[in-house]
Amino acid sequence: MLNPKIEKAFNEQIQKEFNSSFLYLAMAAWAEEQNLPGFGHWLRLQADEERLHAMKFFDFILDRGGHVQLLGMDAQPESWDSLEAAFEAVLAHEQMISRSINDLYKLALEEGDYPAQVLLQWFITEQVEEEKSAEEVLINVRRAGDSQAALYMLDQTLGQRVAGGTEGEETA
Ligand code: OFO
Repeated sequence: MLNPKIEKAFNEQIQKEFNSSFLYLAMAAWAEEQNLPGFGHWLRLQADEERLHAMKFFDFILDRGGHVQLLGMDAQPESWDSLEAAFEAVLAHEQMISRSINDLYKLALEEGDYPAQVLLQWFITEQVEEEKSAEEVLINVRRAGDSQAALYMLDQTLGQRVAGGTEGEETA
């Protein structure tokens, strides 16, 4: 039997993870409309990862005999002022998700829910990587500045990201 407070909070986290997925998919569409297929590819993979994050909470709730609720999705922006603004938004979003995961962990400690703590430890580690990779892309976008050649190289590099990894952002 799943603790009702954990069940409610995990259902809300499912909503946040799917919203993350939609945000990155919206950004991927925008990047591809700007003829930046590498950025689009990187963001599509990020969107896929967020869906998997949502599904980890989804499966956990079901495995513990809880009830899954798919809450409403937010409408996402359709454009950003610049690549820098877009990746500032990615980083801010991941920092918000990290705070949310930390709050869930605090709740799991208060409620003495050990299996939830184990799941959340995976997410705590994952968020370190998520913030790091968003920050690395942002730094490289700032480095490229107004140089079309540097931006082209960065787009090529991000286009090499493979599913399950964040390859591409360090080498640009
Ligand atoms: Fe981008 O992070 Fe999910 O949890």
